[in-house]
Amino acid sequence: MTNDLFLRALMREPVARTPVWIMRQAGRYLPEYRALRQRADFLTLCKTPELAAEATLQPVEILGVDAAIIFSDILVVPEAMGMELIVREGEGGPQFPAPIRTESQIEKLRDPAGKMKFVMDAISLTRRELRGRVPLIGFSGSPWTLAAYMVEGRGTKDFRLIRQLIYERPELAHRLLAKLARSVAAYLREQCEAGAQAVQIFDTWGGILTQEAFREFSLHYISQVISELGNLPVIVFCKDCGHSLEKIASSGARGVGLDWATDIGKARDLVGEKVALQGNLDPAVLYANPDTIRDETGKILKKFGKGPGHIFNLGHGIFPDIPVDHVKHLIAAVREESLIYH
Ligand code: 1CP
Repeated sequence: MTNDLFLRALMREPVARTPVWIMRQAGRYLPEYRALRQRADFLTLCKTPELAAEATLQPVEILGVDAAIIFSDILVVPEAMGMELIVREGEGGPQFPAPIRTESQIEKLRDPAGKMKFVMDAISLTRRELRGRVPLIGFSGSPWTLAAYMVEGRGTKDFRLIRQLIYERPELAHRLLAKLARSVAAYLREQCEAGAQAVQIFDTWGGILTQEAFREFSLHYISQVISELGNLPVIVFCKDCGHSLEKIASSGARGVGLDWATDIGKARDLVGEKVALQGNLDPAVLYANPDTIRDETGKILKKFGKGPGHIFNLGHGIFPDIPVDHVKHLIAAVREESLIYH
């Protein structure tokens, strides 16, 4: 059976109930994912289309989410541009041992086109294995979020090196971001050609900037990526950027992802005629008991209110120690409680 609730909601077309998927839905909270990781390290999973497809399908089969998101990582793009990427087991996430510090390093970054065939192969294989059950989402990091990792070398507490760069050498930051914007646009287009039916841009670190700097160094390049994609459906998720909701909704995106600090009812009043809204349950709610999960889910559905244009999700990625049963409660709650709003 074809379930196109996600794509219909993204187009703000009528649906029978609110669709739901979960950011980072393929991951360590699933025992089946941990079993897959026993067979291969993280980057091998990303680069082996059969394994990436298997990880992508797990949440569809185990949880019954209404969309799949291709198993990969935002950091494979800088790697394809020539930066060494290492992911050590249990050592604070992925790292670039030789981060960007000079102009010549920026000049040397390669066009990644053609170097991420493993992602395209994973997408076309996953589409075949999904057999139309649910739509498949592709994704990329935003130019700003990728630049933040490339300059810092890893996720850091205050991202002071990239923030230093935009004030000390703004022209250099812009050169890096312009290069990334071209690469991200080409990468997302290629994902759609391989079979992704919508794409999401993750701007995980847009929220570390002032409002002005967010617009100049992050949103400007996101808008550029979207305009290069023409009519392809894009969801933009900028974490901690509720201050710029109207500007984000004018970026050309079809959907806007909300973090949990934003009130989805107010967001709908502001931009609900323009874009679909995705979100935005606090991921920490999933630690609670089934009644609390249902109550908090109901609150979000009620705040959005009647009518189409809502895709249920968390306000950021799921934590790795959430019990799978709690996630199943969430999916059931969205399916049941959303019926009265359509
Ligand atoms: O040990 C493991 O198995 C690795 C854990 C893991 C996983 C499962 C990482 C390392 N990445 C992923 C997959 C991943 N990453 C997906 C898969 C699809 C799905 O959602 O199911 C996606 C969409 C991402 C995107 C991603 N990677 C983002 C943006 C979204 C977000 O959460 O803000 C970011 C910031 C990353 C970088 C990254 N990759 C992995 C880690 C631990 C991190 C964070 C690094 C840091 O900031 O310190």
